[in-house]
Amino acid sequence: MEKKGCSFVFLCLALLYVTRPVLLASLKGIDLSKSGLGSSILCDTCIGLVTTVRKLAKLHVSQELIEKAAIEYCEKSGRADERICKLIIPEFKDEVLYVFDHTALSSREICGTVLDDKCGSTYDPFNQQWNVTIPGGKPPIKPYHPPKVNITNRILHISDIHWDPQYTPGLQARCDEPLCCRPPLPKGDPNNSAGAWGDAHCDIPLQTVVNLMEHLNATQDQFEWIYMTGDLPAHNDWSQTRSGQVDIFNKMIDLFNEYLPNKPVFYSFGNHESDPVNSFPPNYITGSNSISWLYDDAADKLKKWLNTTDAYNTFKSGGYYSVDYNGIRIISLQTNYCNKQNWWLLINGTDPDGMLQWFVEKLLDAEKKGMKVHVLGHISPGDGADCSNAWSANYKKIALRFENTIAGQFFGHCHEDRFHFMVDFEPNTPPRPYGQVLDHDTYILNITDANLTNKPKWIHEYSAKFLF
Ligand SMILES: *[C@@H]1O[C@H](CO)[C@@H](O)[C@H](O)[C@H]1NC(C)=O
Ligand SMILES: *[C@@H]1O[C@H](CO)[C@@H](O)[C@H](O)[C@H]1NC(C)=O
Ligand SMILES: *[C@@H]1O[C@H](CO)[C@@H](O)[C@H](O)[C@H]1NC(C)=O
Ligand SMILES: *[C@@H]1O[C@H](CO)[C@@H](O)[C@H](O)[C@H]1NC(C)=O
Ligand SMILES: *[C@@H]1O[C@H](CO)[C@@H](O)[C@H](O)[C@H]1NC(C)=O
Ligand SMILES: *[C@@H]1O[C@H](CO)[C@@H](O)[C@H](O)[C@H]1NC(C)=O
Ligand SMILES: *[C@@H]1O[C@H](CO)[C@@H](O)[C@H](O)[C@H]1NC(C)=O
Ligand SMILES: CC(=O)N[C@H]1CO[C@H](CO)[C@@H](O)[C@@H]1O
Repeated sequence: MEKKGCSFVFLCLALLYVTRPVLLASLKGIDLSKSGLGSSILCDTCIGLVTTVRKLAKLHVSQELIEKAAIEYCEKSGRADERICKLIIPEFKDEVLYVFDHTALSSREICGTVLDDKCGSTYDPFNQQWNVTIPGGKPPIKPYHPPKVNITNRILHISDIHWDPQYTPGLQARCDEPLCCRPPLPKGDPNNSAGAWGDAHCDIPLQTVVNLMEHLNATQDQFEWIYMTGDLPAHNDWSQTRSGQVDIFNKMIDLFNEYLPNKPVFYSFGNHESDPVNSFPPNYITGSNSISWLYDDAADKLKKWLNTTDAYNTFKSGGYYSVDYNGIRIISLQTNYCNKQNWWLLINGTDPDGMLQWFVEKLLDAEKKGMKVHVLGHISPGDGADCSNAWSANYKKIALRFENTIAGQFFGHCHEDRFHFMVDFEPNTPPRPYGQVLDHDTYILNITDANLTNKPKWIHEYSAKFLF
């Protein structure tokens, strides 16, 4: 890395500040890949950078200076436009500086983590083995029989609304920024113009969310309660603020209260509710880096449905909770504790806040009481790209141990209509259905049609039972 001193420093600083996808792009952008040594050079570069940055930090280079230099590098790299560089770097500054100062990881280990194991790291907090304690005494597996009674409940599952308060019809719908259909983008050509009701390349305008609420209000006799699995804000990760994120959360919950006042809402945090995105410090991070700004507001806003001291308290301290409703135990997990882009986990990724151990206790209690459990979360444990292996593996062990108790698992995040099979660790065990979700129906809005006719129509796409 015979880079000239100053650009080398810029490189280091950029490493500190940008999220992983931008980081990888930046590192690749310095033409190292042309050498043919690809990943090993990438790894050496990364280690060099991290080491240098740590030394700089020890020399107490001022944060402002580091910030300024990082922005300059970001701009020079040509990977993101100037405006976004100026905004995204300050977003991540506090988190990254704190984490790098407190993590026990070596520079090689940090790079192994950030670069997906290309450094052959010996320790990786996202993949390190740790085991929650799971009690024995698993009851024999009951073969699945569809219940013969006619008492069924219909639950509305809604996820990843991603409301963009700045969505503006007529602006470019495809653009060079990470998110389009919003200022300061210019007006688009006729075939590249944000429609009144939305666009597949953008987040959603308020009027479409309101239209959905009106539709749900009109059809509310068809469902009894609601699972909302996170991601209310838009994807403008470079220009968010804590107060802006809280406003979005509050506005969305207000809509549920206004249009569906009698429907219980059970909620789980997405990775986008925070500021910056993905940043969910465990509860031992206190002071200005603590996430209480979000949890306090959310706990207050959802108080009506968090109506036990236990649920309210765990939600406020860690963003997860368990409540019993209608004979079912609903356990909402903070799945940002498995998010590989939650940098706080570099400090310690082992069962953050002891939540999975708590999960085991709640399940064991439900098993003793003969109750069924529904699990809610945002990032699904089967999502290998985003959810850490160790957390996923522990989740899976727990789910298998309690397979007679867990009757449904509801996640979001992937923006796709998907279901997962969870396969037993034991070889030759056929996959078994998890039980009591009898059917699910998917509803869609055809945005092209809504834009053409100016009449959004929410239509039933299919029923799983009918289709499969
Ligand atoms: C966790 O459990 C696995 C087996 O399920 C075992 O191989 C591993 O050594 C355990 N790790 C620790 C840190 O106890
Ligand atoms: C359930 O409802 C169906 C029709 O909706 C009826 O044919 C059936 O007898 C009912 N079963 C029971 C156990 O009530
Ligand atoms: C419409 O889009 C195509 C590419 O998708 C482009 O070639 C064409 O010039 C566009 N037409 C107008 C009128 O902007
Ligand atoms: C919900 O629907 C009911 C019945 O149609 C209506 O009276 C009420 O005003 C609606 N609520 C809102 C907030 O629009
Ligand atoms: C708590 O909320 C649930 C709905 O989540 C409701 O059924 C129950 O009656 C409430 N309990 C109390 C004590 O308000
Ligand atoms: C990480 O947290 C776990 C659980 O709280 C604890 O047992 C472990 O010692 C911690 N590891 C480090 C390196 O601090
Ligand atoms: C959506 O609507 C457009 C315009 O009415 C139509 O051409 C298209 O086939 C529709 N797409 C689907 C998936 O129904
Ligand atoms: C996604 C989409 O179909 N967008 C269109 C919506 O309608 C407007 C005009 O009504 C078009 O400009 C958009 O391209």
